[in-house]
Amino acid sequence: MEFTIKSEKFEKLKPKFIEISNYIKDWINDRKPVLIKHHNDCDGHSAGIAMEMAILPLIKKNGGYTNKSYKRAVSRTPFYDYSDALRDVDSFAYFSQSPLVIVLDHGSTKESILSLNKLKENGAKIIIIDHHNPSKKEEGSNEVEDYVDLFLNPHTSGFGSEIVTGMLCTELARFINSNIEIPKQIPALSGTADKSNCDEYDIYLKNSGFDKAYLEKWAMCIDFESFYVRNYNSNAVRDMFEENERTKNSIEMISKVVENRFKMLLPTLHKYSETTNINGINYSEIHLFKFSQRSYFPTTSKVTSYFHKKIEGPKITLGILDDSISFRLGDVKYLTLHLLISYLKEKLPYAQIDGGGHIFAGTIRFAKGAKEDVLEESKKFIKDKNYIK
Ligand SMILES: [Mn+2]
Repeated sequence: MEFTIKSEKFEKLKPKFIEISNYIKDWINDRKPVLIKHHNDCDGHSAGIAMEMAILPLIKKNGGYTNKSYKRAVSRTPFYDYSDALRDVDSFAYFSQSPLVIVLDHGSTKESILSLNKLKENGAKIIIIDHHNPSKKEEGSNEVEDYVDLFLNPHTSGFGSEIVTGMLCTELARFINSNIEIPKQIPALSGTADKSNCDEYDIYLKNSGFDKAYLEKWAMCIDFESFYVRNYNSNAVRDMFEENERTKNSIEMISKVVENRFKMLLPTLHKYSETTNINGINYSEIHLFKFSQRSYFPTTSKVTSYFHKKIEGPKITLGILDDSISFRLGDVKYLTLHLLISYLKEKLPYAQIDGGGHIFAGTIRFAKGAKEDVLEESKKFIKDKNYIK
């Protein structure tokens, strides 16, 4: 089996693709149940839909598809939350036996370990396919790998997060089921949503036949839809990936609403933000805690990205809430979110520092009382070194 695009990175990951696809095919051949669990965002859905397109026909061919043999469920959090694990384990009772759980676009970090272990204790087999930076054990092997049966993550082959989960699963789907073709917009939408920046993304983008601005709009609408379905699995989100009149109309309508909401935010952002220059870096603080609403789209994370995009040059943007900060880094070197987290943990041992995400985008959580200290130390961390590219 060949990949749909030419890529050295994919070639290096090929043994994993073969191993995982064989494992899934054998599992379905043995008529054992499958649970797909994916992150509730555009990339997570892309991955889940691609895998479903490959797996469902095989299950159907192999003795009929029932709700005892297959389920797709979403995870609202970017890690495998323990509440989800307990609920998923309860759902095992409806399957013919403990399922193969395929965890997509989350699960690589240590926050997921307790949950993965819970699944394992209850007889599940686990495959993780993800592009988030995995938590590391001291000796260098990946922490979560001890709790899962198979693990596909470009980071373990020395790559970054740029090959997103939707792209991985688009290719893996064909290894599992060569009869299917994943719609060209799926890997392009996943890469656009997760701001992938690599040759592979450029090829998927070109192959999709859509321009980037339209895909950005489309991905935003999928995120909008996902946001409002919350933690149940809705076909409304899946349908938004189809290329047809209905989707086109939805994109037009939803994007107008979203654009309007962003427009209304402009004077608010202007009033409740501050940008200063530290060591040649545009350092911005957005005081989200002064105006953000609960359960509202655009989310605080989207608002932070929106603001960040408007700033030029080397930049660091902080979207500040009472007990967490959304970080965005751009055009800086040596500085990563993980370095900042380790620094804060060491400097502020009482502050309950926690968090993660990607190297240049993610969230740091802390004790409310430590907010000013976290801000001060973050500034110090940036001041002390030269991070200009
Ligand atoms: Mn992703």
